[in-house]
Amino acid sequence: MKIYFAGSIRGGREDSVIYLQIIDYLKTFGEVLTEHVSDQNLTDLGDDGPTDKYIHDRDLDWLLSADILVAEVTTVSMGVGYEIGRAVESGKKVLCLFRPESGKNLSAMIAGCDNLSLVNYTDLEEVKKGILSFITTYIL
Ligand code: 6IA
Repeated sequence: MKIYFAGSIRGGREDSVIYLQIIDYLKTFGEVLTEHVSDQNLTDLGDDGPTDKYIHDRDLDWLLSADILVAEVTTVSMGVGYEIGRAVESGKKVLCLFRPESGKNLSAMIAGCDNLSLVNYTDLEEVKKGILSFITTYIL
């Protein structure tokens, strides 16, 4: 199974350790196409790709080739929102993971979308449970 993981880059890198933990778990189910999202050396400049057009076109190809999209949506990111929209539009199964304890308010465009699954979590164990249940329901 090919998994596209989405997490904030230019939107802010404060959750990058969580991305790393989520990706580690996702790798037990298949190939994660976007491991760079958890790169601890990557700053919110997100500027070590050749050009923005290159990054956009490459990532969209990966997204459209993926079986599922898993997005951590706590840190607000324009790119993650865009990826979720493109994935929903192309009929992909989408799982969004959100930490209410962060004190942030999730966008109504994600919280109110019937065509995706949303899991609110407080710790990694809840993330793992949510991912397992999503994959068992939609993929296995
Ligand atoms: O608006 P944001 O930058 O927060 O958007 C983040 C999302 O867009 C992630 O889920 C990525 O899939 C995608 N994205 C944005 N910037 C990059 C990027 N920059 N590389 C890969 N995906 C990106 C260059 C750094 C990379 C070569 C290590």
